[in-house]
Parts: sequence; C-alpha cells; structure tokens
Amino acid sequence: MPHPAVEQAMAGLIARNPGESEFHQAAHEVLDSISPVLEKYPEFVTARILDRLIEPDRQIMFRVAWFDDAGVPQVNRGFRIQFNNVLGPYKGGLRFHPSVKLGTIKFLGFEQIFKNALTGLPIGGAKGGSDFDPHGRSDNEVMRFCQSFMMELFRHVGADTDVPAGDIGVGEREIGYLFGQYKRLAIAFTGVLTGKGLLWGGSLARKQATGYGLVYFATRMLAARRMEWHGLRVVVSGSGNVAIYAAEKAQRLGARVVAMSDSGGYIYDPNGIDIGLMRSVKEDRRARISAYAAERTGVEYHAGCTGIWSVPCDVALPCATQNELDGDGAQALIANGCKVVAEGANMPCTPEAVRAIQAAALSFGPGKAANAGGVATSLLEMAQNSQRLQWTFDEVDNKLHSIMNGIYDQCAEAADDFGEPGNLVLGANAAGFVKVARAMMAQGLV
Ligand code: NDP
Ligand code: 2IT
Repeated sequence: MPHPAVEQAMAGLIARNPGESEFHQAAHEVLDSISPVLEKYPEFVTARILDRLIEPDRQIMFRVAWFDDAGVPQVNRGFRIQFNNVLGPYKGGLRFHPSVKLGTIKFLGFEQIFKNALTGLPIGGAKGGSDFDPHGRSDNEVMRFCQSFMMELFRHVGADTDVPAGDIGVGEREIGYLFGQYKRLAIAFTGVLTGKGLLWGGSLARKQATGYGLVYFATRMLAARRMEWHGLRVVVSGSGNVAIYAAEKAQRLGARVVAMSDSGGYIYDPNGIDIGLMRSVKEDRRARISAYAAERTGVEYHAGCTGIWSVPCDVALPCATQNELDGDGAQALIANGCKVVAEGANMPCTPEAVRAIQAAALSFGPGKAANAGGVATSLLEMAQNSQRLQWTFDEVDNKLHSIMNGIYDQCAEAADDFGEPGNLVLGANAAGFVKVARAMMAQGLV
C-alpha cells in the first residue's frame, strides 16, 4: 500500500497538471518508490515535502518568433521550468524537438532534481526547450531561432542562477548561438551554459560524458552479475550524442555494438559499428542512419525504430527518447537472453517494460542514475569556468568515472537499506529524494 502522503501528492499533481501524461508517469515512477522512505522519516510527511517538491519553483513559457530563410515569420513556444534549487543553481538541458510540450519539460525537470542530487554535486533541477525542429533547417535559421529564444531566456539564467545545456536537438552548434546572444545581452563572458565549444569555455570530455558515464555505470551492473564487456553483444538505440559515445566506449571495452537507430529506422551491423562512419553520417553530415547502411557492406537497414529490440543482445542501452522501449520490446529482449538494460535516455522504458525487465531478473539501471554523467560533467565545466582553467581529458574522465561509481554505490546501498537489494530504481529514487528532502527541511518553508 502506498503511504497516504504519496496518494495525496499524486492526486494533487494530476488535478493541477491535467493531460501531462509524461509528467504523471515520471512522478509515479519516483513516488511509487518513496513510501518506505516516508515511513522511516515521518518528519518529511509533516513538512509536506512531497507536495512542495512536485510543484516547480517557477515555470517560464514564452513566444519565440523568427524569420525563416524565405522571409516568412515562424512562431514557436519556449519553456524553462526551474523545478528545485535546494542543492545548487538550477541545472538541466534544453530540448528542441517538435514533440516538446509543457508536460515534457516538467517530466524532464522533475527527473533532473533527483539525478543531480545523485551526482553529489551542488546543482538543482531544471529543464527547458522548445517545439522548434532543427531537422532540415539551415544554420542561419537555427541561429535566428536561438537568438530569439535567448532574447527572453537571458533574464532568467546566469552562472549562479540557472545554467542550461544541451539535450535532444541541442548540441554544440545551438549552444554556440545561444551563448553568443547571451554574451551580447549580458555583456558578460560567464559559464551560463555548458556543452560549450572547447575554444570558448567548454570542457574536454563533456561531449563524451553521458555515453561514457552510462557505460561506467553499466560496467558495475555487469560486475554485480560477474560479467564484463569483452565479447558481449550490445544494442544501442538512437545515434545522437548519448548513443554514439556509449557505443564507442562499449566497443573500446571489448563489446560489439550490433545495432543503432534514429527516428526513421535501425541498422543491424553484425560485425560491430564503425564509430568513425557513424560520426561522419550523424555528427558531420546530419544525415539519416540509412546512409550508414548504404556506405558499409554487410549492414541491414530496417525502417521503423522499435524493431531494434528484437535484435539479440546481452546488453541493451536505450539512448534515444522517452517511452521508446515498451512491454513488447522488453519481452523481445528477455526472450533473446538479454541480461542488462541501462537507460541512457530519460525515461526510455515504459512502466510495463520496467516491470517486465525486473520480473525476469534482468539488471535494470534507471536513467536518473545511469545517464547522470552528462550533467555531472557539466558541473565540472562550471568548475573549470570559475577557476578560469581547462583540465585535461583524462582529468575530467577520471572524475566522471569516480562520480559514476559513487552513484552506483549510493543506489545499491539505498536498495539494500530499504530491503530490496539490487533494485536500482528504488535505490536511485530513495537516495536522491532523501538528499533533496533533507536540504528542503534545513532551508525552511519557501
Ligand atoms: P540527440 O539529439 O543528439 O540524439 C537523439 C537521438 O534520438 C537521435 O538519434 C534521434 O533520431 C533519436 N530520437 C529523438 N527523438 C526520437 C523519437 N521521438 N523517436 C525515435 N527516435 C528519436 O540527443 P541526445 O543524444 O543528447 O539525447 C538522447 C537522450 O538522452 C534524451 O532522452 C536525452 O534527454 C537524454 N540525455 C541526454 C544527455 C546529454 O548530455 N545530451 C544527458 C542525459 C540524458 P532523429 O535524428 O531521427 O531525430
Ligand atoms: O538530461 C540531462 O541530464 C541533460 N540533458 C544534461 C543536462 C546538463 O545540464 O548537462
């Protein structure tokens, strides 16, 4: 039975945020784990921590108007949800994708609170973005959009206030245009954004960090089953920033990544992905993944992205988007003998998929723990900006590695403490929540 405070908070959230199904799903995922924590800390119930935590500190929504290359005015909607800054300045990415709605940003911002808490670093939770679709837009169109977006956002962000970064559809190009406009408006060169280019305040290893961190986390999941990467078959969905560097690191550790995807379809490459070719297709040319199949022998291309889960593998790393791996996908993975599923994307597994994976005794690593290496390395970028220094690749990568080990240890220990050893969902939610709740108690009713 859920604790009554959980039921009250969830009912309030649904009533106040009608129709925001992704936010409901993300909140359920956390709140369903929290009852034993509330039993242990009744003071959190008295202080109504849950009801306070599910209501964002601030929700910013604005019009973004810009001219396309044909001179036609275009209108998009911009968002920034500053969810909770009890542990540090707001921190979280910006997503540019046509599917972005208020509820999408709320779900991502809510996840970010606990993820950032798990890193052990001083960062609060936020997320932002727009329903703008960069696909097929020229660099000039992307620049004009970014400049218009920052024209409003700049009032709400700052190196000690709120520090956005990239997410789907926002990479170094977009961060560059956003940074240029911020600098012009604020007359200040500060660490207001992370994921910056290496020549202008970026951190080495930030681009690789989410994917590498995911593999470091999954290494611990494998070790708990007395397994290692060498010789394993891996399926990685997506072919963006997180997917490419997860695939690269897994292969460097001796695994064979046999399938990757984009929103149009997936490729099956039984010999293991050629990372150089994949980067050329997706990063340099911004082409479709079908081009990879056309340029390498022995590769199959299949239209439609969900079929990727029927490719036999030992480890599955969903790294594209929310709800991309459903109950059927999970059943296919289980039937083919998959042992470990670790989330590189935010909430890529549906609740049915997570239940099926856990019931079949596969190891499951939730995104808020497994993909926290990106935001953790963003904090390392902020630290370098404050110091006016740039650390070496290895320095950053070593710190990332130990942060991921620390996150895994916290999740495993919290799962033990709350009586479900190996349940990293419970562990991540409980460990993240306790930190945030304690800090909220200390800072009073605000
Ligand atoms: P990118 O934009 O670099 O790549 C996204 C990839 O996912 C592309 O291959 C894209 O295909 C695919 N994709 C996007 N939307 C859909 C969709 N609706 N259906 C199927 N495929 C889709 O983004 P990132 O790699 O940065 O982000 C991927 C995931 O990782 C997201 O969930 C993000 O929130 C999460 N994440 C990112 C972090 C980061 O540091 N970047 C940190 C932690 C989590 P296509 O090109 O066809 O659209
Ligand atoms: O989901 C995420 O953690 C990110 N998109 C990265 C956020 C960040 O601030 O680096």
